[in-house]
Amino acid sequence: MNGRGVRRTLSALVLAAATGAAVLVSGTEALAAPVPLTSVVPAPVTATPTAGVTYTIGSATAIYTEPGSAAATGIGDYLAGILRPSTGFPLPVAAAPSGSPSGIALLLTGAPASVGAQGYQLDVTATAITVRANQPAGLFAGVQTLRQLLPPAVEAATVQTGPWQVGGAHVVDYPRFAYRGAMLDVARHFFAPAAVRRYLDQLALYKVNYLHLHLSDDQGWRIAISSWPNLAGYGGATAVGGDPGGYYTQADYTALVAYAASRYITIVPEIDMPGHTNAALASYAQLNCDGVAPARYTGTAVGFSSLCVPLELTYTFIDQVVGELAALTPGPYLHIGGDEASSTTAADYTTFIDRVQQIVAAHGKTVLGWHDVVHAGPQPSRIAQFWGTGTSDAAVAGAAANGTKVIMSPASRTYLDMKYKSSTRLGQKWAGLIDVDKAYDWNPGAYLSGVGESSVLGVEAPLWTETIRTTADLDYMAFPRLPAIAELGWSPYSTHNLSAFKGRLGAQGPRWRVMGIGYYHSTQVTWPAGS
Ligand code: TNX
Repeated sequence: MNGRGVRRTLSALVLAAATGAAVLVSGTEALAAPVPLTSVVPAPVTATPTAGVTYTIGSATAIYTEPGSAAATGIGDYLAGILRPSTGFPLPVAAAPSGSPSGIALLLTGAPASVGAQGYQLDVTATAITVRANQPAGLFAGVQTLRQLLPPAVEAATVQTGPWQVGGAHVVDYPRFAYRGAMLDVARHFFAPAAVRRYLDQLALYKVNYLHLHLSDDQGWRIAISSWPNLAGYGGATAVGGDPGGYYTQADYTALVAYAASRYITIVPEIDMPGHTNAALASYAQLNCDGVAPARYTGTAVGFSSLCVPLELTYTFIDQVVGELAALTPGPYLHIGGDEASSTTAADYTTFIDRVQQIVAAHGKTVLGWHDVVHAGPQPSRIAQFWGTGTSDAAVAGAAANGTKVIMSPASRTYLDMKYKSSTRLGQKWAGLIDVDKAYDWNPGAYLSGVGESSVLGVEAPLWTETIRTTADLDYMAFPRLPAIAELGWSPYSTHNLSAFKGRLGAQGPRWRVMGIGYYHSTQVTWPAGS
């Protein structure tokens, strides 16, 4: 134990003796046992405690990173950025000396091949905390586990009482699915970059590695496109209910992509089409079949708008929008929406999607679409995002049999905009009420008939924002369900256990409290006192 931690703990206890119970509680907390490995969300593949062993982060602890790796240094700096404010320790970040350094080490050598590109091995002994990975993404994931093994107070922005102990452990961990996503609808309500960064920080803690941004819809267009400036300038000025609109400049978007990358999260941009396009149609009269621009729209109906399929300008428009967006997006995917095109005939839908898929591919991106796109022609490598409420869909199963990979976002399980219970102030209920049991207790690899584990690329939790206006609203709808979906994406199904999960989820509550996340206190979860 470090000297400073001892002094703080003792002074808390001395103060407690003098002033009574309230402080005694914090003194007792300071001496609490290290966070058990069973509290980590998502559950690791294997995690074995070493009895009687503890590492204590102290004023002399350094963070050592893989020599010569800028990415490892970046992850060391990120970890130091979390630990310094709450511990008050200097925690210098330096290249690891040869041998087995004491302190915290983040190394790109010596990890088992079995952890792949995203996994890690974490060892905690009395003298060192060592994270080993094959790739930086794995080191970053290991750092998230380490974070969760420290007391919740470690997340505080001001100096807190230690000690900062981590129990002895050997963890070998890697994800079940390559794609673990969240989606934020910034079209129905606009969320400024700071709100998106806050969400990215929350996603990182649960090893989510994709953030899908729903950048356009009937109510607003949220990304500046230089070749079609009215899209953002006019079509971006509105939001649901007459709330303020907004849009990302290309510099804003580029900065968000970079911020996400620093959290090992890839941005997936979505331009929804041919439906959900009123904001675009309102911005340019010439995109409409009748040459007349509709008024901008601030309601919440769906299915009334469509790009003009027979019009050649439509494809020039899409080529230019997709071209600019693809150039700003280093990630492999570009999402074309394709959902709820009720104002487009089936034949037009197929014509349209077939052509748009080719445009996206020509700009070097892999097409992602809501699962409706499987009704159009196939396209090699196109990925379908299932959002239905049932457990069978013949068209999706047929596409999967022909090699289409599926991202699982069943609305009745993963939609973070559904109410928890009928009295929930925010949200909708068309896909049902979703409390923790509904969100967690399903198997993405065996949910949709004919879509087995090998056809599933991953899992995504969409957060639509018709009723969601503030970061406090986002917090409330995402927590505690987002970590449940994140666990389904990461943890092997052998760890799946609803009652154990409710306990592990409860253990996250004090952490969210320190992080300022105003979560829904689901009665299904046992929350520790005070959280
Ligand atoms: C359906 S799911 C939609 C969205 C709405 C959402 C509200 C999907 C692909 N489309 O346009 O925002 O329901 O829950």
